[in-house]
Amino acid sequence: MWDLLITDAVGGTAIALEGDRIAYVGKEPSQRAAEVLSVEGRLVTPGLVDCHTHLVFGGDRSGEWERRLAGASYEEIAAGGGGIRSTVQATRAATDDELLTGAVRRAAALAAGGVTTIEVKSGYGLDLETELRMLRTARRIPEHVPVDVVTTFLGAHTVPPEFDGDADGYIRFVCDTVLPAVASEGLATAVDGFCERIAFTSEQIDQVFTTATALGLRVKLHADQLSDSGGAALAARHRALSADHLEHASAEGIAAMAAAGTIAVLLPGAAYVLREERVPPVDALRAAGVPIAIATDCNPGTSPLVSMLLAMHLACTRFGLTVDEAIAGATDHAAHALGLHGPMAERPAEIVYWLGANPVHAVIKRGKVVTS
Ligand code: DI6
Ligand code: FE
Repeated sequence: MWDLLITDAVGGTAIALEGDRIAYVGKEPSQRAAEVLSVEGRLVTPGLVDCHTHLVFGGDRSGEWERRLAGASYEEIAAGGGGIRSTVQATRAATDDELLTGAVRRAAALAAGGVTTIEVKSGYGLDLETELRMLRTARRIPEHVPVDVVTTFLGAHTVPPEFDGDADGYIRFVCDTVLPAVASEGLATAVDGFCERIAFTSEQIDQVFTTATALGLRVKLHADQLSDSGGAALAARHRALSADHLEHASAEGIAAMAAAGTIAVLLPGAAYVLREERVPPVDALRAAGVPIAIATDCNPGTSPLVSMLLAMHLACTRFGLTVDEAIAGATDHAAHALGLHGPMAERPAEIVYWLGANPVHAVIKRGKVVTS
């Protein structure tokens, strides 16, 4: 007996679940289930995966947004000590409960729009204690909202005030002190960086990624958002899970991503809010065979967006993705951008390698699904 049977999905399809695994997809079966849910002809999709967010932060930046409406640029505001640094100040000042309450509110909004997995980055603490606090807070979101959370350490987000004028010193602090603490507490599965002329150079990110890899962590990168900083190629060199933004990525960077199996994560919310007219090189990504994912980039500065469905819509209308690409980008490709994938064989060897495991997902004989 199955645990759950979804009946009357679009086309008269039924889907059965055993625990957290799909056990059957096909015509209405005769086998029974403990619970039956009729979806009355609706489409059933996998849960949406938001693979790039900055959900934990203190304060908001609505005042900065008003200044931008009046003509100030994002980079001007950052250069004047605002931008990410103003959120760092508010995050350091916030209590754990305040951080959790705000993050839970935003996670609940994402979940209401079909999201079941959320990646959450640190990067608004930039000191040892607050970075760890942010990651621990992110890990507590599932106590309040039915989502899985995957955490990423983003120490190399911007130079904090106490390291003013000494970006190299800050990177040494990240590599020698913060990253080892994050790794030993098991607080993150990946390490991110902001490679940009207003943030860190590719040499500085290179050091962070080398340290992360030595500690057994995967990497991903905010790459080529505001300028071509060689971010796509840098990410590929470190076999990054993903390179994100990519509006200004070069042809060589895209080729390197394809060779490294690095996913392109497009963030149309940030492009929309910044009124960025340049679109990411979608045709070149397609031609190179780089899988494209979509995420909200939910953050208080450039993307106060709490809807994956809206991110998918914007990816179609502004970046020219097809509907099928948007759905794959919010599910399968987004999961891969987090290093998550189901128990499926990806290499032929995996079928022969396991002793006694059954890798068979479904058998189709003469056009008919005969087992599942
Ligand atoms: N993600 C980021 O981390 C930066 N831009 C982006 O798309 C800046 C976030 C911020 O301004 O707080
Ligand atoms: Fe971001």
